[in-house]
Amino acid sequence: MSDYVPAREHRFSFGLWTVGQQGRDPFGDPTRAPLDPVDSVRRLGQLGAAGVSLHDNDLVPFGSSAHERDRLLARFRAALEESGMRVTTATTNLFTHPIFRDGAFTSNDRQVRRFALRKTLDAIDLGAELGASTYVFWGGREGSEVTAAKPPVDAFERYREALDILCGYVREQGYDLRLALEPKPNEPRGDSFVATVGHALALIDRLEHPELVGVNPEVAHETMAGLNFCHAVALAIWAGKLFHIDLNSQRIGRFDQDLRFGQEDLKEAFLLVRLLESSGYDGPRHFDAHALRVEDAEGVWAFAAGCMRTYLILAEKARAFDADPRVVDALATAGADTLGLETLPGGYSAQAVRALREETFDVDALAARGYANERLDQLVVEHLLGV
Ligand code: GLT
Ligand code: MN
Ligand code: MN
Repeated sequence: MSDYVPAREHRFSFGLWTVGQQGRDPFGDPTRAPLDPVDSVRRLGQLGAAGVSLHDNDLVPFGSSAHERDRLLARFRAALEESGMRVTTATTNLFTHPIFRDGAFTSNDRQVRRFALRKTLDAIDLGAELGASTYVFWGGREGSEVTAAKPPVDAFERYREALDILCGYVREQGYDLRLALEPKPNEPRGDSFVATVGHALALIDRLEHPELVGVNPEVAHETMAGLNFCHAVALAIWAGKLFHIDLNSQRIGRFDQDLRFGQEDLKEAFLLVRLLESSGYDGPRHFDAHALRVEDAEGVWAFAAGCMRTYLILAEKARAFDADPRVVDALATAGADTLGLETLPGGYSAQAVRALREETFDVDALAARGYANERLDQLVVEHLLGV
């Protein structure tokens, strides 16, 4: 590949809210006009994306009548069909309306929790109707600023309760839909309950139908917490739980920047694409990012095209990296190819442990071994620099 032209088979998708982001920030009003979802679908389709994702209210404004919902849905479906696009993923907006100021599934107010459940049931119907195969849960307001105000053990229990109910509904309706939890350490709440991929996996483990639920890690979110995103994604892959992914760019120690893929963290983006492309992950390459506030309407499409083009360039770089004999040699010297070997083949047995106790280790030689990480990382840098 040399022209890096996105096509359907690359499975790129964008949230309607990403290209539709109007440049509003906590200090400033919007700098761009609202986008009609129908136009977003058309334009993304022309750029080579395969699909879109949406919140219920990205398509059907909060409080719309059933008649209005059907009208909006019909014209949206027509646009999808016309542009050969699909809805890959759906989710619920449980964070914008002031009713959710104290949370949705974990609001202290039971009536708010019940309202959040009902809103999500309706949004799941909408997602299923549009053919989405993944349903995302980003608990934007599921957290607190005042730890004492919201007993955290109860909050986790309410989270579990909500997810179990929603899984029950999806099963009973026979929807071909898997759920994906999206962690974030903070923002908009002071502290979120499901803060990292590890938190999400622990919660999933306690569910009645854990097989239905996975994770949707986001570059910006783990990076905000100062964590290694590749490790978070690898944990999800290892656990069989990488159901979806939110791609963007982020600098550590900042608010959620949601920058164009690769903008600030090229090396991490390269290593992520290398991991994803070799992992067998076959879900959407979903961009959850937005154009900079300084951009006008056209800048949004430059942003979207840039996300996909950078991904394709990095995928090619990853293939070239792994095919480079110097890299193969450096990986072998680092021992990367032997981490896949079982340490004690067959696992525990009294005999294996006895044999281990009888083994002689050349501790001095093992302690003196170098792992040549400098050489390997220099090769990463040189591949990225195109040298
Ligand atoms: C919101 C958030 C994202 C989530 C979206 C899904 S909405 O923009 O910042 O990370 O993925 O609810
Ligand atoms: Mn984000
Ligand atoms: Mn996201």
